[in-house]
Amino acid sequence: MRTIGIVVVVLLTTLSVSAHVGSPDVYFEGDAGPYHLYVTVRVPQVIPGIAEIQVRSASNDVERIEIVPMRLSGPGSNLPPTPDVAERSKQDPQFFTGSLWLMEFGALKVRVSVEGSKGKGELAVPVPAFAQRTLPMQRSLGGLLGFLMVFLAVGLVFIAGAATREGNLEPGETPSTARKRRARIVMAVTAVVVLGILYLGKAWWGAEAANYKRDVNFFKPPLAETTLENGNRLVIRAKGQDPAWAEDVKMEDLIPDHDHLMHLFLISTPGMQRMWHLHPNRAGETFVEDLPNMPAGQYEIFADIVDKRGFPWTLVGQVDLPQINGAVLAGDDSTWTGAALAAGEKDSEIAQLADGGRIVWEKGSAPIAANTALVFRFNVEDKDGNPAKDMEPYMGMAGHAEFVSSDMSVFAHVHPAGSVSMAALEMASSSAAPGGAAIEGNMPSGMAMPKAADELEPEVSFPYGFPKAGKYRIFVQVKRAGQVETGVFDAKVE
Ligand SMILES: [Cu+2]
Repeated sequence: MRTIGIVVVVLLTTLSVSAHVGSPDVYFEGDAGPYHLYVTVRVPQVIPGIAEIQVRSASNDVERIEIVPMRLSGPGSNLPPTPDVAERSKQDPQFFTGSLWLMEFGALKVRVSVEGSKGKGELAVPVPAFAQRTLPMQRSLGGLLGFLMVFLAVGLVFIAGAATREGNLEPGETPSTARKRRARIVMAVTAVVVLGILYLGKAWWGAEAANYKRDVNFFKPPLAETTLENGNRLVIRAKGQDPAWAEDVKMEDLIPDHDHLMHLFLISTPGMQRMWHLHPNRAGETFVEDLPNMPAGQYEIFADIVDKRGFPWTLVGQVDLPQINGAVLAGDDSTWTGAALAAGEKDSEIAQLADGGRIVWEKGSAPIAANTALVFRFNVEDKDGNPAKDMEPYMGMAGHAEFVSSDMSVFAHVHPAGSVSMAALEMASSSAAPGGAAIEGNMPSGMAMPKAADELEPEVSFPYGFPKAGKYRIFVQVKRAGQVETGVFDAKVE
């Protein structure tokens, strides 16, 4: 009976489908002990769901890879379930794949354990797990289940009637009028009971669906609500898309991600001819930024923050600004101005820098495909065309890249270690202490450790994959001799 109820309800409920914007898959590059790995985590569209894990080893000495999902911090982050063995490709022995069930929403990590001829190694990749949509039921399945529901419900009523009317008749005997009457009453009662079960089942299903929808909304990008004060002070307030968000993600609990609580990107639209990368300060539940000189116009807002559990959020919004006569850019703040996103089909592979130097993208000749893990390599040259010798770390890293789609539906802030949040990566790498203890102690992990200036090569690379076809602009930001330089590249993704 219970099964019937559940089956039925499936049909009676229409589930909503919400489109997701962004770049949910995780692209990562790092060392598991002596082994250099490229890891891609394809996050499922629904939770619970199956994540596809791809691991490529840079060397041919890896023999076995085990993968397991865990919480990034808090209870469970040190207690892994039994790991799965990733399958080694027969054609390509340096390539391993596996599937993992992600059972819960939130900040997770995938631990990758490697065995090979150089011994054992391990790394952990932070994975923000959230459902991007509610899956609709297939029409054919819905139709089949609906038919079964009606068939079983009606069948149950008639069986109950027949049992009462003819259940203990002698062969050849015809049911009496009294029996027939009793049968009709039993059928009516059965119908009421069946309808009641269907109704309860629908209510149960509806409650589950509503919960799920709340979770989906909770993890949508929060909105950046802005006000302009005193001519150039931009005040930003984060507004979650579910009312529970503000209770759960407190601005005072945010953790810094490569030196700043917030990385604010203002990009002019349409065309992306101007970009600012700024670092507002927190003031209570808001963030404030004294804007630099900016022309009047429409700007897209992307603001990266990381909550206390290591979950990365990007606030999104638009702001229409008047001409700003503002502060001088200082510290880690940077800006870029140039040509609009090229409408042409050809990718741009050379970016001219202000001092006469340039950044050259080693793109290769192959077209760029969506949903493909790539390593974007860039060489930095001085004004004489030689490899730059004055590269310095910019916020602790060799470079920062922002991948933005022409329609502003995709924004990814990527580093040499990949698309993961650097703060989450530090949490994932600190296997010694549960929770965020290592963060509070400010212990740098190997990955995020700033390199000394004289160690920096004049090349920088970013593992990433575009989530869908379209036109994209890539902002590549490096620091040379105390100056942040931004090289801009346009790419067509198929
Ligand atoms: Cu960055």
